[in-house]
Amino acid sequence: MTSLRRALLTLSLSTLPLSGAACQGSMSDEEALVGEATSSLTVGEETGDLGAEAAAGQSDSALEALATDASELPGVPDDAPGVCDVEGRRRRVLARYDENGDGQLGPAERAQLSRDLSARGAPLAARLALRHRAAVMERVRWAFDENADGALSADERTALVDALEARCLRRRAAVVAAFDGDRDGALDVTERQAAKAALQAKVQALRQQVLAKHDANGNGALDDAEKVALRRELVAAWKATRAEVVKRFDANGDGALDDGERLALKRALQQRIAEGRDAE
Ligand SMILES: [Ca+2]
Ligand SMILES: [Ca+2]
Ligand SMILES: [Ca+2]
Ligand SMILES: [Ca+2]
Repeated sequence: MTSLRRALLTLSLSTLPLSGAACQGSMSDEEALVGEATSSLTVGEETGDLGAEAAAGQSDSALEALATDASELPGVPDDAPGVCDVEGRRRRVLARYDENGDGQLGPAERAQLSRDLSARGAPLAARLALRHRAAVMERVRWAFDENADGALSADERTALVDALEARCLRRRAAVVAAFDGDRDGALDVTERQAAKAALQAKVQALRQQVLAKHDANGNGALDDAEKVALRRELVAAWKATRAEVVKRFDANGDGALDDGERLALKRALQQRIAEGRDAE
């Protein structure tokens, strides 16, 4: 059993009988919802353009909407030592949604979490201060919506949570490998600080890169007009990606992706996401 499954099981045992619809082998409704929210937080700590190829499945208007979410300066993380801290993130999700404080999510609390997860510009992201990553998570959700009905079924959501957990574990292993100075297989306080400083420096560099190009009046922030220019650039870049990806997956060469071709793209994307590529 994976660590996320184990962590979520603790939470879900008492509520399992309530989620009678859960399939064999799938997570319970509550596990899967908390898992998806936790996944969106782990995605939030990344700096890369995860799932950019999902642009191939988006309409122009969807790309515009995603660009609105994405045209914010990335925030510098203050909890970098917990890279891929699934359990800590799960606790944050619970703390936000467990309104009556009984340690589990009842039907109303679950319904609220479910609404927040499926809404674009999700209140979840706003509540957890991750607004600028909502667009990324939306592309990830698209990749796992295999039947393209615009929603994640229990199985689709389980696959998403499993893939993002696998990604998370790979990323954590990479961070440990990079900063484990004394080679004891774990990060002590000093090593964690070095990892945190490196991530913060990376995000700062990213901010500087965006500002250098888009902070036209040089006030160190992105004003509305400057964000418009950034949005325009993002949409143009994603359209270029879309054209390139459609070309790559258009097996019958008719210039468009049919259902089967789109599914092949989604599966390739799922694999890239789980393998931790696209990230940094
Ligand atoms: Ca679906
Ligand atoms: Ca160490
Ligand atoms: Ca400015
Ligand atoms: Ca085609």
